[in-house]
Amino acid sequence: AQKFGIKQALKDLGLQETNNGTSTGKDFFSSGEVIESYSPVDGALIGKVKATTKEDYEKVIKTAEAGFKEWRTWPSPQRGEVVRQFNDELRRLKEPLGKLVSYEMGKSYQEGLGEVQEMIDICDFAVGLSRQLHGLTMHSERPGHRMYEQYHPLGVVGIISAFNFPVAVWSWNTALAWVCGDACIWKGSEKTPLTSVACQNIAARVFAENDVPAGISSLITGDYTVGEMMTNDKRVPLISATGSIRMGKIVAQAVAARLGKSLLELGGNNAIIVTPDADIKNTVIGAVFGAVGTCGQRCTSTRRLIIHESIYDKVRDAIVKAYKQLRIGNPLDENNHVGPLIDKDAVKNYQNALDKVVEEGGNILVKGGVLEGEGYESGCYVKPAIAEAKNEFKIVQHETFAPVLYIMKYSGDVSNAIELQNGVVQGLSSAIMTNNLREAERFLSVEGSDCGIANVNIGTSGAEIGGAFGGEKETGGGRESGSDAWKIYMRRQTNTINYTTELPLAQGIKFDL
Ligand code: UN1
Repeated sequence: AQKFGIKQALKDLGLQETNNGTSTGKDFFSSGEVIESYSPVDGALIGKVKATTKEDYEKVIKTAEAGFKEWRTWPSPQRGEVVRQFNDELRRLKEPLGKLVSYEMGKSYQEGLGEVQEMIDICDFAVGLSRQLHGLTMHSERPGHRMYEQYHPLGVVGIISAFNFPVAVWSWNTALAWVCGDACIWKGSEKTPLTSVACQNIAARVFAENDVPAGISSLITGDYTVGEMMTNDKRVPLISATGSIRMGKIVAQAVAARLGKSLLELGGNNAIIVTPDADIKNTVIGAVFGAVGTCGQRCTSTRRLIIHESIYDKVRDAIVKAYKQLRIGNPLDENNHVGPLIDKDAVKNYQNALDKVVEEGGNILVKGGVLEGEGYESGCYVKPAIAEAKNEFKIVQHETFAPVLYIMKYSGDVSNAIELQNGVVQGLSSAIMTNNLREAERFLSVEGSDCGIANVNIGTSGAEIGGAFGGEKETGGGRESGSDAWKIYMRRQTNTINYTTELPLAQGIKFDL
């Protein structure tokens, strides 16, 4: 790792051997147990982060509540100016942060940089947005009345993010929530605690320089019990959570029980439909990157390929051939395509999926396996695998966070493929490869894909920040990032003003005294 400049990156990001995982932005403190962060790249201990206790959390939430009272009064373009400066720091620190993401999480350095680029992009978006937090005006049914709506800051926003996008998901939420005037409390994944502290260091420095009140960028660290402190806390009006469907159901119920709002980004089971009119070269690139990128650990990863029978053999053979060219190894080495899985539990889930698909009658086309020997000492490197499978197999219905691609055939009309594509509980991302306008438009129509993201002639992963990101069904229904996703971070108020000397009632009701 040292060959790749990790020590310098840690230094540039202000990380110590042991770090406090609780912070209000102004202060860093933490009295919980020490979490050790081991790299899946080489198994080495990268650093330690102290977890957050209930008492630590109380301090954070009180500071956030107080900070919010002041921050909400700042004009939003001034809040945007702070985000602009924060973004300058991200641009300056893109390489060390991208490197740490790669080393602590295991994705390729290119993808680590790409993730930081998503942070930079959403901050740019948020700065512009800070002058565009528009409401509408309406025409009142009553004479001499004016009606409009406006958006006010919401309060304290709790953000729970996952290991696979350890920095970008935080920024999709915070960049918007900050310009919207909210205070953010972030619980990152306990599997990537150092990237969280690195981000918090950047925000804390920029916020201090701008006299932003304490608590606007806060960090808490630990396992799900730390997340529960927020989900059960009515002082946190919005919880934005990214993770498994299992986790999402627990979070949703806890938040709903206190009638809070939740924004959920849960599992995907994303498919690419390959029709007889597909461009095969682009299909192979899109499918292989989608299936093995981030070692199959994106919520947008391609899990299923639904191929028309007339081109099935050709597409299958081209993809199998492409898999033979994949180089698996240290993700910091830019010659490699695929890095490790996050940890040994993920390796077990991967092996289990391969066992299950065979048990259910699937046919392995590209054999998987755990890699051993030099360069693979962490025990987290696996071979991307492909199995021919049926959509109704239990294992195919389930999202396995690993590079296992299921391929299946469809015959006849594209509507048969759409039915298979929609025939899962998840509804995040989907794609069709076709040069046939009728097929493409059908896929995007009301009878088409039921997912939050539906692409034509690109794969399922790698969404841009400018669109709203999220999915339907058990993916949770939330939308974050671009478009009008900002609205969930604010409260809407409808205002009606009477500037006459009379008080006419709406709906023509007469009430004379
Ligand atoms: C995730 O995996 O949680 O669309 C987010 C993509 C990325 C984000 C993935 N922009 O693949």
